[in-house]
Amino acid sequence: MDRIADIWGPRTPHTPGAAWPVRVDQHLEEGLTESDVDRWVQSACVLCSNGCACDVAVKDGRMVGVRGRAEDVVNRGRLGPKGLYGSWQWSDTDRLTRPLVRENGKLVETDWDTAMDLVVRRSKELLNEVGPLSHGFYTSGQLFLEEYYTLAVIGKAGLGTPHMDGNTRLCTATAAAALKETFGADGQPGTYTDIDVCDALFLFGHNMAETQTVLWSRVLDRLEGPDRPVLVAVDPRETKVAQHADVHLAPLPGTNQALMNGLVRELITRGWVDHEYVKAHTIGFAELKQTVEPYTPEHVAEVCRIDANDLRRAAELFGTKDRVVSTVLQGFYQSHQATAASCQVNNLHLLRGMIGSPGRGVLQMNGQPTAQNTRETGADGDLPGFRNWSNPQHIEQLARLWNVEPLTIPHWAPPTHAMQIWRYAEQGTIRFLWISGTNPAVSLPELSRVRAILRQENLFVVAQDGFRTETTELADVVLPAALWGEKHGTFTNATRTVHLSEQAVEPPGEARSDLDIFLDYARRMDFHDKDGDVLIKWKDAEGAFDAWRECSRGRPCDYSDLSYERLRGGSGIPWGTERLYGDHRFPTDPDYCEDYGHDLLTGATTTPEQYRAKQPGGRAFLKAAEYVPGPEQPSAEYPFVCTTGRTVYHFHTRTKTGRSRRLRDAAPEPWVEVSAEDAAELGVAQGDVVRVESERGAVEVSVRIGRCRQGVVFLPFHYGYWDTDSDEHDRAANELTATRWDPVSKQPVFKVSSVRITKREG
Ligand SMILES: Nc1nc2c(c(=O)[nH]1)N[C@H]1C(S)=C(S)[C@@H](COP(=O)(O)OP(=O)(O)OC[C@H]3O[C@@H](n4cnc5c(=O)[nH]c(N)nc54)[C@H](O)[C@@H]3O)O[C@H]1N2
Ligand SMILES: Nc1nc2c(c(=O)[nH]1)N[C@H]1C(S)=C(S)[C@@H](COP(=O)(O)OP(=O)(O)OC[C@H]3O[C@@H](n4cnc5c(=O)[nH]c(N)nc54)[C@H](O)[C@@H]3O)O[C@H]1N2
Ligand code: SF4
Ligand SMILES: [Mo]
Repeated sequence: MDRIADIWGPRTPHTPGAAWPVRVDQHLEEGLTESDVDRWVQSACVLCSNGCACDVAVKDGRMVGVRGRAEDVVNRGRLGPKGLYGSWQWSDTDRLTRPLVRENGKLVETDWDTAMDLVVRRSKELLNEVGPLSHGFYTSGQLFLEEYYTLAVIGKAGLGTPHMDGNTRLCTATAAAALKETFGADGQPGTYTDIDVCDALFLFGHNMAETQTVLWSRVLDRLEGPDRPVLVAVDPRETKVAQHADVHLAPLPGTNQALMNGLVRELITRGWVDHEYVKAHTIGFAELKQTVEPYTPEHVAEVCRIDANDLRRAAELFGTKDRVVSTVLQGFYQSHQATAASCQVNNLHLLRGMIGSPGRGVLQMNGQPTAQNTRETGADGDLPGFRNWSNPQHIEQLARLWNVEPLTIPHWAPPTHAMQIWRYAEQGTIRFLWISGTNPAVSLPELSRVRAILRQENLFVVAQDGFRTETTELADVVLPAALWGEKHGTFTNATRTVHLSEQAVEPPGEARSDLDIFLDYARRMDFHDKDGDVLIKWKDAEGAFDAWRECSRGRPCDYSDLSYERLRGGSGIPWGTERLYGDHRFPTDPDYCEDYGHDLLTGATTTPEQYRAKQPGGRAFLKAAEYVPGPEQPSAEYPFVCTTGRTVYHFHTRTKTGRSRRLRDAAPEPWVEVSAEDAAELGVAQGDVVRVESERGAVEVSVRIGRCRQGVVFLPFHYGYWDTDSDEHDRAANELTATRWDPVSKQPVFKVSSVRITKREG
């Protein structure tokens, strides 16, 4: 089995609606066979939001392989290249094994007491001098639920700071925002079994073939089986998804909202609307109809530079097929009108009443494996349990649960989003920044700025990771974290399926789980509830999970009937029902909803009074917005539209996949994709090194010809500097990107910047 060459593995087609057949993928360390394995430990892969269930092979206390779990609903045994070759192979490499502290400018090893004393001393000093607003936390979509919940309670009830968010802001903030705007609360409506029965599948800005390879195998099994569904791809590049599509719409990056308004308009003008459904279950049709009126196919074709007839064909497929599934991801989420465009996908489904039944559903996708939990537990600029920061009853509930005064819990404004946290750090109001499970020195936009912020004298930076990274190198204290396989916890995939990941091996050296680190901080900080008892009453992962079950009780993401025991053995289990909204009642009731919504164009919040006046009563919102051109347009100086994203062989900043020989060798160096026409005009050939420059920075990478439409170039964002010897900052795509975000979700605009390209001589 070679999942580098054969990424998706052999086909297992089935008739529509039949269960997806089992195919078990396995990979063991070279030279080992199954009989060498001491034991198999249950887990699920953390290298994307699909969350494929797997068992980890252990021999002599080391991880030596993985095998997909046949009984699991998510993958039925399959694993992709990252799951097979990236999930554990990093474990015996250059890990962080002891805490580091900065002394005379250099990071030096120390013991836990010294490192934590330093963290706690700085924390207490700042609390006394300035108060909780001096503290910011920037966490991840890759820890476990138990760790996020513990962190959320520390931040909200222990310290009382609103400055906590995750890299989920860069990842799935728009998924959450679009679900809140339309349905009143986060929570994935659809489920993967919808793919097994649908008649049409629309992928909006989602390169599933490379980014959720096992899910794409599921799609391929339908595409190559009987009664093939039609496929529509919306992506400016000719990805594998686009190559399989019946209709490929390749809008210019940054024009999604025009395209979507065009699709919505076609549905309305061609009469493909279920008016009874719209009347009974939605609010806002008249305004939506009026807003999309100018977006004729010809007008959209001009803005997006596509063929008007392709738009018509795509709309017809959406309008006439019986069972339609849509997925949405970064091509939509990392744009200047991200939430607006993603809401239009929800609108298409609502207009046809196409939600909540088999084969009919929306998947506002996640990216990171545990991003769902960052959102659920409120470690990300939300409140735990999808509670509404501007609903005093929800604050009361949390205050009662944690036994603290409601005023302790910051709720005078929305929790601070990540881009603002970095701004406060830059301005010097945040002076203590604790980064866990993310590598912002490669993954945030405008890296020269990020490095400058991290280097500031008056900012105390704690970085918690399993490896030395571009970010740890700029920290004041580095805490060595146990990683996947070295700790217990649960996490929830893009379709709400919860998996238990058991500890397979001991962490290296003195590394500790994030949970233990957060608990240690809480203990040393001496956080109390209002009766003087310790605030955080749990001591281990299962205790944290049980506390979370109580916190989530009665909310949309209700985990109260799940337990470690139920999650052991068998398949992962979704919270809620298999698919949501089968009863067509949406969580929009003012007392229950997670958010009162925003103006999609400006991001202005709806007040509680305005919201109540709409009397949503369980109906969904059809939200509308006109298209506005992006803030950065190509110019004479910077003539190309640059977009960024992923390759199948690497995960993000490659801290794991870059340490797996097979994956590293499959894509060792960064590149830029350029259309054949543009390459000819620039006088560059495949493999030539070019300089790609924006207003903010430059990279030097080699050319790959193809996949992009003319005028558009693509860079993978995976390549930073930890595995180079050079001091130059000339590889990372985010040297080029700008500090800008969507007004509603606050997700950065990674997908559009303007660049120029020159051939490097010599
Ligand atoms: N191999 C691999 N898989 C991963 C990850 C990884 O790093 N590597 N990361 C995981 C994570 S955290 C995430 S968030 C997901 C992301 O998964 P995807 O969203 O599928 O990945 P991206 O490559 O970021 O972007 C998807 C596509 O958006 C297109 N695009 C760019 N601009 C536009 C635009 O303006 N409009 C439209 N319609 N499309 C546009 C790009 O051409 C690209 O093909 O992947 C997950 N899976
Ligand atoms: N230009 C551009 N930039 C982008 C994107 C893009 O498409 N284009 N995509 C954005 C998106 S969607 C995402 S999700 C981000 C990802 O950006 P990052 O989150 O910065 O990327 P990772 O490399 O996954 O960083 C995770 C870090 O956590 C560490 N880690 C892993 N597991 C654990 C754990 O259990 N505990 C601790 N403490 N550490 C752990 C890893 O070693 C790694 O250093 O990048 C964003 N940036
Ligand atoms: S599809 Fe995602 S979760 Fe599944 S094996 Fe691949 S990286 Fe892991
Ligand atoms: Mo992501």
